[in-house]
Amino acid sequence: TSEPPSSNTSFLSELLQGEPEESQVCSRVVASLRREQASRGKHDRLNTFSIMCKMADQTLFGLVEWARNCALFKELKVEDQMVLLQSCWSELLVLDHLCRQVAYGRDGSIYLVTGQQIEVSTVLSQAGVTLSSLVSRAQDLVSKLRALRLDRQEFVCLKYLVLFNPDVKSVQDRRQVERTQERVNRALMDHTLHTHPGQSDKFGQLLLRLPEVRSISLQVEEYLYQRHLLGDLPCNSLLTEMLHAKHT
Ligand code: DR9
Repeated sequence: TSEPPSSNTSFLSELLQGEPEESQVCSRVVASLRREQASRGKHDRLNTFSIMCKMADQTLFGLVEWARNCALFKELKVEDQMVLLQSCWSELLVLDHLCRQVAYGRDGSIYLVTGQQIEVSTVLSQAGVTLSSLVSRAQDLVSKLRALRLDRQEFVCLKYLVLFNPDVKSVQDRRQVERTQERVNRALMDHTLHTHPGQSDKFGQLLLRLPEVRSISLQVEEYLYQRHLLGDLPCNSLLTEMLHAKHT
């Protein structure tokens, strides 16, 4: 097979440069959870739900930081950066979760950003209807992505495609967002054609997973909003703030 055009290889490696090491992401989240627990008394321990929310919150911090450090993202007006992130934060979280499962997870268990693993069957036995359905849908998508043998380059491209969404309402510089979307799309296509020539439809198969990511992310938001209405969500979290930005 021929080599991908070098311009594309270098574009992809630029995109990959911004990817944080999983070990760093993990230690940052673990450290922040430890600080939180240490600041609490013996009888004031966080429950599972709150711990999961803190975990998601810290993960979200990392994703926002990632976006804000992307050269292509920095080129946008701050207003556009804000509306794009407000529109896709939950999709980024879901995509991040899925890729962690593909890279590190085992069949039948959920691999958390902290490195802990939980059996899917345990979650399904403890969770309510909404969360169970969420977890099942996510696991189905994980199986599909595993079968497709999603690699790091492809994952980064999907993250960019989720972030640079020109269809977001009230984006001012739509043309610029579109240009980046097209460039990343092209890079993803070239990459799949050249590195996985045996999987001729890999590019299309990957893109076809994005609507399901979107749909799961909307269900995550609904689930969190319900818990928020019950007063279960920690206040002063980025998670809560992002959730509110949409409901105003
Ligand atoms: C990678 C991003 C970090 C996200 C950290 C959270 C990862 C969420 C991914 C999968 C879910 C793992 C769930 C672990 C569950 C631990 C044991 C359990 O089942 O606890 C039940 C508890 C309450 O369940 P419920 O809300 O259904 O109420 C039940 C009711 O009381 C009785 O009927 O569930 C939790 O604590 C889950 C907390 C989930 C927090 C979700 C944050 C979501 C953010 C991003 C998720 C991205 C992917 C999600 C795809 C599944």
